[in-house]
Amino acid sequence: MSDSRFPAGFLWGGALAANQCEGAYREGGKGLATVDMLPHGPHRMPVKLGLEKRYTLRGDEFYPSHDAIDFYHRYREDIALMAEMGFTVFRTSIAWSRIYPKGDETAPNQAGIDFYRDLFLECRKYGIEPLVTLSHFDVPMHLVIEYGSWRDRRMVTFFTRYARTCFEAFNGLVKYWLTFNEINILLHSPFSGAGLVFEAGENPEQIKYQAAHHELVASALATKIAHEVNPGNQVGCMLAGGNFYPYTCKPEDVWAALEKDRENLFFIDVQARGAYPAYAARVFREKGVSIVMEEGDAAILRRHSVDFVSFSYYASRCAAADMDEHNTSAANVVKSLKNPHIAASEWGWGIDPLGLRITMNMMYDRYQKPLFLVENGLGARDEINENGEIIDDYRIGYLREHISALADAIEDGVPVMGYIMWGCIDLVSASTGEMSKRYGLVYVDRDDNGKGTLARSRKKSFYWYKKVIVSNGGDL
Ligand code: BGP
Repeated sequence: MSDSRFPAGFLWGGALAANQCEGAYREGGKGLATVDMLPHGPHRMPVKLGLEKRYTLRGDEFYPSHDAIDFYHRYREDIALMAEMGFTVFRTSIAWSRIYPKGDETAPNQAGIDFYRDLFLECRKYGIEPLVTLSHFDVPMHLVIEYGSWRDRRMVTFFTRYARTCFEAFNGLVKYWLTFNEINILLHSPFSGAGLVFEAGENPEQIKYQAAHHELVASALATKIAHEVNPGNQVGCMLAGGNFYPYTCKPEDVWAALEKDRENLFFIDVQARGAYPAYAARVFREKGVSIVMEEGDAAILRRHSVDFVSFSYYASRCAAADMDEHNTSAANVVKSLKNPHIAASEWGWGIDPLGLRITMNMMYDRYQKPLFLVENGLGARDEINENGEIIDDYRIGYLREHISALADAIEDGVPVMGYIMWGCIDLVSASTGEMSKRYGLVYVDRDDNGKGTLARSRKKSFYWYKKVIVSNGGDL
């Protein structure tokens, strides 16, 4: 075993998200959520849907999240597999619509609380620390229909009530919390990110940034409540990360890349530094945005910044003053020019381990708070060979190189709490709604049309990751 480049107590694990793994979408009193309305196939992105289809479940569509991988019933088996790999942290989310099925009730749904309590107890049984996201792409549909989701200030009340319920119900079981998954995705995919739908004649930028303000205030208040309920709680923000490179050294391209980075980092600038950044006023002017704030909002943001900064990293990005539409891809729904210097996955997500080191150095320079990489991985198609095995060397290669880049960042002086790879058990892909885009160390027998036994089996990467964890990253 070679020497580890990771500190003692470094957390190792994997992530799932409620809406992509649980299924059981109407069981245990759960209400409908935005993600439950997203069908598989060309109609998945509701911006393309007509008004009449927007809020109606159609009999002739297949909705992958309705059954997903049935984690709701099989979580004991799945947590045991994670324990077998030696996980010390497991990231998942709570489905808001299990705790408050409509979202605006005053009393929670006990069956939802019971489900998550059992899940977190199961983690603790194996010494696995849960890291829990309160909102991972699943706003209760009732809040979308009645209030227009996060465009409405009342969402702050509904969310903080939900957050308090979770902090109190799972006090002592969960210490690490994230408020909003990939909060910046609100700008790029407003319906799945934040339940936003625009009406004709509206300025979408106005709606998006007003909604962002509500989420930022709600996140700060949730942080405050988490600390009040238990001073040992640690709350993080969560960015869909990956720096923008200038496509060339032309100053206009460098400026374009800076602007694109700011577009995403705006959220974290507020959550980690406690105030709107200086550039925001000019950006809002240019976009015709005027944010309605309540008295006291600035103080809330200032007083309750996050304890740590978490992020996902799949790919770096490229920007130029002239974004040639024919040469773009959308890694993690953020549009980017294709980088000719790096390889890309089948879905066009650029593969760039050094980009992770660059991103982490930049983020720590900017925020001076501990970082936590809570999503990283390779979406790929897996083949079962004649011996019934999945030899996913491509996935191992991707993870190895990124973990190594993370170790480089630690040696650069960046404090890092842990490494959590995405989709440790195969699950429904957020952007495609398919099962065939797989990230897992554990294979799930289920296809894009919902067929399959749901049986779990270990891929080659399962045994590799186990070895990585037991050596604290020394044996990559
Ligand atoms: C992030 C999301 C995850 C997950 C991941 C992979 O944006 O937080 O929910 O889905 O990306 O993306 P995809 O499933 O589209 O390949």
